[in-house]
Formats: sequence, structure tokens, C-alpha cells
Amino acid sequence: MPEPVGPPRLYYMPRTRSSRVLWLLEEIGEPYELTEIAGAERQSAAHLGRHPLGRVPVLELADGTTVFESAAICLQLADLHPAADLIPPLGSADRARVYQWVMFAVTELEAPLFRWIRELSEGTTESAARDRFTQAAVAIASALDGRDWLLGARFTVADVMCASVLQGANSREMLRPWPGLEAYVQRSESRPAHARLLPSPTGRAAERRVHRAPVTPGFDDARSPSSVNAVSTPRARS
Ligand SMILES: N[C@@H](CCC(=O)N[C@@H](CS)C(=O)NCC(=O)O)C(=O)O
Repeated sequence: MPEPVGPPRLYYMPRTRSSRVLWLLEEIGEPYELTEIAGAERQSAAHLGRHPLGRVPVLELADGTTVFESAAICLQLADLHPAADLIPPLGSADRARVYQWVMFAVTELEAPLFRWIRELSEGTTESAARDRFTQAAVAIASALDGRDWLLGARFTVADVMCASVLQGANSREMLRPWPGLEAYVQRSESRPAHARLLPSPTGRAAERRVHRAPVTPGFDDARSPSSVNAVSTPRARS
């Protein structure tokens, strides 16, 4: 397994799928750098070079490699930091379970949930997406019955992915039929690493309250927070 040779940089927007990667980075506890991508910046040539659709999150590794898709980023980060113990050994049955729940998070939970939320905002009452999300919620509630985390006592990257989707549902009170899922979300939000992401009394995410790195060229200083763990000098951008 290659060792990380320097801190990764996360290109992110607050209150988006970027937050699950930030949470994982806080679970890992190693240095990282942050660059907020705002507004028109998403469709800039520089950002389209990182993500062909101009979206976030994107992770840039120290060697310049970029990765998009939050699930792929989380799996890669977990692999790059074995000491954090967020992913079981390659080829093990538990590893297969992690893949299973990570894929489940994006395909069976997130996709219908987002469709259902959109339909609700449009006033749709009969919703195939709601039915599909319900089936998935029943399945994961059953898997969590009597367990703190999807692999039992062990918290993994699969929990970051599934809990982050369910947090979005819970904040809209959509998990009421599944008290076990509400409790799972509460457990996930009680983790110290997650608590570090919660909004501060001044209204911005926790990453705002900490040491700030020098400004990345081309970015507004106010939009370039750096984490608790961040190093002070951003790498040069091409
Ligand atoms: N499947 C992707 C979804 C990425 C995505 O849609 N990101 C949204 C924020 S949650 C975004 O960048 N939206 C801005 C845009 O589409 O311009 C992932 O999980 O990373």
C-alpha cells in the first residue's frame, strides 16, 4: 500500500457531500488542506480539470493525483491511512461488507432520498422514490439492529457514507419510522471527529474557527479556511 507523502487537499463547498469527506479526514486525524470552490469557480477551467462536471468534492493527493466521487475519495483515504483503522484488510469478508454498504449508501439510500426530497418540494404525493428509500431504510435498520455500527463494534468508512446520507434524512425528520436509524445518526453525530464539523455559534462550519493557511492564489481569503490539522503552506497549483 503506498504511503501518503504529504497532506491531501480537499476542494469543497460547505453543506454538501464534501462534508462526509471532511468528517472522514477528521476521523483520520492527519493534516489536510482545504480550498472552497464557490459559484462560478466550479465551471472554471482549473476546476473542470479536477472534475469533468465541475462538482465537489474533489481530493488532490500530494503527487497531484485528483479523485472525484465522495465514495471513492473516502475509500481511498481510508486505504491511505491504515493506522486510522477505518477499513478492514483487502480481501477479507469485512472488507466486502464495507464495499457493500458504501455502494448501498450511494445507490439505494442517497439516490432515492434525493429524488424523494425533490419530489416533496414539487408537491408530489405518490412517490416511487419514497417507496425505494423506505425499502432501503428497512434493510439498513435491520442490519443495525443490536449493533452500534454496520460492522458491529467497529466504526468504518461504510458508516461515514451511510450515516452521512441518513443525517440528511434525519435533519428533515424523514427517519421517524425507524428509531434505530435515528439513534444511529445520533451516535454518528456524537463522534468527536463529527462534532468538529458542526456549525459554530458564529454560524459557519467548525473549519472556520481554526488556523488559516495562506491564501491559495485566485481564491478569496475568506473562502479558504484551513482545518485544525492543516499545514500552513499550500502546495503550488499548476
Ligand atoms: N456523486 C457525487 C455527487 C457530487 C455532487 O453532485 N456534488 C454537488 C454538491 S453535493 C455539486 O458539486 N453541485 C454543484 C454543481 O453541480 O454545480 C459525489 O458523491 O461526489
